[in-house]
Amino acid sequence: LRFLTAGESHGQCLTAIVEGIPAGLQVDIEAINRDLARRQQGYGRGGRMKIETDKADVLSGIRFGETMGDPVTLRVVNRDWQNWTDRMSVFGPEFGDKVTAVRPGHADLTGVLKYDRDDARDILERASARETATRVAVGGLCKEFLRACGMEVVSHVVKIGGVAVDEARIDREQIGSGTSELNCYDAVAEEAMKERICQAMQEGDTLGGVFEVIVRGVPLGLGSHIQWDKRLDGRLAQAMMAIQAIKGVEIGAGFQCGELPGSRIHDEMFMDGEQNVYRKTNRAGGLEGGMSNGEEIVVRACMKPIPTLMKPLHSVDIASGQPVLACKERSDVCAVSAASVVGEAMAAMVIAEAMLDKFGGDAMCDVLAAIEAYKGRVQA
Ligand code: EPS
Repeated sequence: LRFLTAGESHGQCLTAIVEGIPAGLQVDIEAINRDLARRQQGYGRGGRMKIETDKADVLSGIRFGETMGDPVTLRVVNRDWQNWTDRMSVFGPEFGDKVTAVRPGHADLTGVLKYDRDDARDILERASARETATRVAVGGLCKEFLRACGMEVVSHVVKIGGVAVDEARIDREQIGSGTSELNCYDAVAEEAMKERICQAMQEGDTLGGVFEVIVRGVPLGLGSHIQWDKRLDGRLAQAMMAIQAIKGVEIGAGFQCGELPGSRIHDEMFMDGEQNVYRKTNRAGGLEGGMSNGEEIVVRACMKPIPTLMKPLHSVDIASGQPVLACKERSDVCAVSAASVVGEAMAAMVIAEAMLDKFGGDAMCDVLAAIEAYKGRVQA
C-alpha cells in the first residue's frame, strides 16, 4: 500500500493517489466525507473553515462503488482558490506581496533557504496543514478496508493547552461517535478546554494538545520483531510524527514507562476457560516486540501550538535583514481536534498496510479468507 499527495493550501485542489487497495472493496464515500467534515470541526478553527466544505471526489479506481484493484485517485477541491487565482496563478505574472517576515516554528525560513525561494508563500502553501484533508480522504479509504476486515479506528482529544481529561470522567462509549465539537468525551474538561481556547484567542495566542488514537479489532501478529523497519510501533510512530506540528508520540503507557517499575507496567497474562491467553490491562498499547498482541492499539500524539500568532513573535525579514514581527496570516487558534482525525487516518494507513503485508491479495475475498484461516490457527 502506498500513497502520494499533491496540492497547495490555496491552489485549485488537493490530490492523492493510493495504490494497493485490493479489488472488490465496497466503498462508502459518505463515510469518507463524514471524516472530512469531522476534520473541519473544532472550537478554535479559523475563518478558512467557513469557506471550505471538504468532499472527496473519486477520479479513478472505483466503479459502481467497488474498487477494481487499480490506483484510486482522490481529489479535494479548495473553494478558497477562487479568492487566490492571481496570487496562486500557475503561469500568470507574479502578483501580490511576498511573505518575508518568516514565522518562528514554521517551515518558512528553512524552506526558503533550502529551496532558494524569496517568497515564503512558496513554502508555506505546501507546509500548510491543509494537506491533511487528503490524508483524511486516503485514511478514509483505508478505514473502509479495515472495516471490511472487522476493524475500527477512533480517536479522542485528551489535553489542550494544559487542560487534561480525567480518565475516570471519560465517556468511553461515546469515543468515535463524533458528538463532541472538540472530539473530547470528558464534558467537564471539554468546557474548560473551550474556555482556554477562548482566552488564547483573546490574547492573540495559539494552543497545542494531545490526542489518542485507538484501533479496535486488531489481529495479533501485525508487524514483526525481526527487523527494525518491520516493527509496527516504529511504523505507527513515524506516521504520527509525520503529521504537521506533531512533536511527540507515545504508545500505551508511553513516557510513564520511564517512571514506574516493571511490576506496574507489564500486562500480566492469564488463561481463560477456553485456553485463550488474556490480559486485564493494556499498558503496552496493544504492541509487544514490535507486533500487535491482539489488544486495542493505543497511540497518543502531542501537537505543538500553531506558529501563526495574531500577537506575533520576534523574527527577521528575509528581504531586508531587519528585525520585524513575524507575519500574521489568517489561521486557527487550536487545531488539536482536527489533528486527532488526521491521526486516525495515519493509523488506518499503517494498519491497513500491515494487514496487506500479512494477508495481502489482489482481491478482497483472498484477503478475508487469509484472515479467517490465520485466526483459526492462532486463536483456536
Ligand atoms: C493553515 C492556515 C489556515 C488553516 C489551514 C492551515 O489556512 P488559511 O491560511 O487559508 O487561513 O485554516 O488549515 C486548513 C486550511 C485546513 O483545511 O485544515 C496553515 O498555515 O497551516
